[in-house]
Amino acid sequence: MGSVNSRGHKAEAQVVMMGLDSAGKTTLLYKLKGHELVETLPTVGFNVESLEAPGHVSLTLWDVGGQTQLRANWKDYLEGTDILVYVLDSTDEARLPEAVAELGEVLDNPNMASVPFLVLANKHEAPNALPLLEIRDRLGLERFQDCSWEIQACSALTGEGLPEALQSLRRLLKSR
Ligand SMILES: Nc1nc2c(ncn2[C@@H]2O[C@H](COP(=O)(O)OP(=O)(O)OP(=O)(O)O)[C@@H](O)[C@H]2O)c(=O)[nH]1
Ligand SMILES: [Mg+2]
Repeated sequence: MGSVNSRGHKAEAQVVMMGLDSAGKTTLLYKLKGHELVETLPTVGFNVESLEAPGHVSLTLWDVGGQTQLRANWKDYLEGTDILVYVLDSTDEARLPEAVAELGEVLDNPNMASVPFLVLANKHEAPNALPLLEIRDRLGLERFQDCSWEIQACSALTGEGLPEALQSLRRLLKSR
């Protein structure tokens, strides 16, 4: 679990990144770490990295594989999570309903009660990306009244939206 700094805010936080396979979680993880663009393979299990975010917050980022047969393991990563980052492929309209259903499953987990979440609509630089407002509507996020959440468009390829995503994480962590 995270610790608390002198102003009463989280100084360390456990961040779990989930989302369907190929949403771009691993690419995001390494882009956030400042690495050159890495070619990824589908993640079996998880990757973990630490990151210093704005406001002197140390994040431990867990990137969990999203292939169908791995999703049963997602619940094992939720205990002690300070914040969930749910990554969507903005170009994958066909699997948006599946992504929404899986997010609902995660948020139903008892360990997620009052845990804030950030939805990252990734691959936003792609010409066929769905507009953010449409994604937001189709996720039906307004029904999640019991916890804080934000949604942000981004691209793990170009880095657009990532500074804003880190600011969102900071705000959401403060909201806890
Ligand atoms: N156009 C575009 N492609 C991206 C972006 N982010 C990731 N990709 C590509 O999407 C593919 C899948 O990326 P990964 O990071 O491996 O996806 P993942 O969510 O980790 O997938 P799993 O490990 O199977 O859960 C790769 O070919 C990436 O290069 C993005 O922002 N824009
Ligand atoms: Mg991966």
